[in-house]
Amino acid sequence: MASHAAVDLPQKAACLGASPLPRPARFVPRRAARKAACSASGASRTQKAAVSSGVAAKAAATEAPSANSAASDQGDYSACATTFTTWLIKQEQLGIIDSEFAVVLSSIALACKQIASLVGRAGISNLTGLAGEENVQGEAQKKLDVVSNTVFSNCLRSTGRTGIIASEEEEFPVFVEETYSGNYVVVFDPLDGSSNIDAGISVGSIFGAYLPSEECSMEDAEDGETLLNNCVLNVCQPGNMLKAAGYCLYSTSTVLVLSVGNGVFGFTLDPLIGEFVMSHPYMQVPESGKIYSFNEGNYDMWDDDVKAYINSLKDPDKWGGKPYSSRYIGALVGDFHRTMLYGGIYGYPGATNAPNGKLRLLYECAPMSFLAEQAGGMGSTGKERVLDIDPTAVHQRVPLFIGSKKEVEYLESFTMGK
Ligand code: AHM
Ligand code: MG
Repeated sequence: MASHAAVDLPQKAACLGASPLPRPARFVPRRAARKAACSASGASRTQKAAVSSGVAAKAAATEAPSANSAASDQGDYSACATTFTTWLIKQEQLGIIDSEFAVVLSSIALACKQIASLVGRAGISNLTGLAGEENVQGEAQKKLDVVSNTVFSNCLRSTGRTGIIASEEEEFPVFVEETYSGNYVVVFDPLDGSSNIDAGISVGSIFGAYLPSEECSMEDAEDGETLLNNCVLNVCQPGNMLKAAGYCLYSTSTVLVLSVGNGVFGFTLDPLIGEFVMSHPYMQVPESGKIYSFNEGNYDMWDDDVKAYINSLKDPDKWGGKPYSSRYIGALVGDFHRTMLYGGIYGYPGATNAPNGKLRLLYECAPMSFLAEQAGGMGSTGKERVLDIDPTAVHQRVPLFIGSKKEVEYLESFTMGK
């Protein structure tokens, strides 16, 4: 296999979105085949909203019985397990993804396996503690943040199908020089919630993948500055253009959850065979759930409407004597995975010291909101749908409220006065 050198682009503060970047009028898939493969690509925004929130969920529900029956037929799963690889092949056969995209997703699964192994052995392989550097957000990087970023980047580069990658741990998007074809744009947080690592608590990876935009062709880039601008334009696409999104939870088990736009599927890593095995077909977030997951230490710095919302959840008289339960790991992947399974709401609101909260739009809020909607839930800033936000910077932050549809709507009844 050919080697794939990456060019670290020249540093240019303006391109980080100090002023909003001009955006192309629309993003057009490069080939008709891709158009067919990605059902939402030619749809209007309204249609895409419908696809994400309702229609796709309905389609998933319609198809669900066959997947569920396949799962129940498995009994002793090892007899006829659906692995991530066989599932990917099936998606390709169905025309939901193309073979190039299957290679990209497969490389992400490989990165997740490697990171799971590193996380599991961190305490005995000198991988706990700080790396001694800060990332672009001014956060102290853990050793595993750095190693996980390298693993993710290398896996994506080695596919020859990824054109641009953007990571929480890299200041600028990176253009991968040698690609055979595909040029998919992948955004990721290689190890989210890494402050938990040294205590052996859940952490995770988050990722999203986009088609490249024709208007920002890498082929037209004659110099480093143009290349950098093209990279940023390619990366700064709204979540409603995502072609896939997912996360991998490193916890009591390693669980890869993803969607390519036709429902949400979860795969648990079987360490005995080194394969992700289908464990959660057609995941649906419960419509409601009495669990809230917020860092309440920030309460005094929140807006009055968010305070009023939280107070209402804790009022026993309002909920038949049993108020909501509070659960907060402090690792988005863990808190979100529980919300997907049990229902409820995860929130990271803006605060007086951080008006847009803490979480990053491109590689945290948008991919998780895509999954939430694909599973019948919602992702909101409290003011608008997360997937409709046009990013203006690679590391842009937005408030996030995500989870069960009825719970997010209830939150919005305070923040939007609905
Ligand atoms: P990170 O990307 O630097 O790890 O930060 C994101 C994490 C989320 O996983 C988690 O929900 C949140 O930060 C916790 O923040 P806080 O400690 O302020 O509650
Ligand atoms: Mg993160």
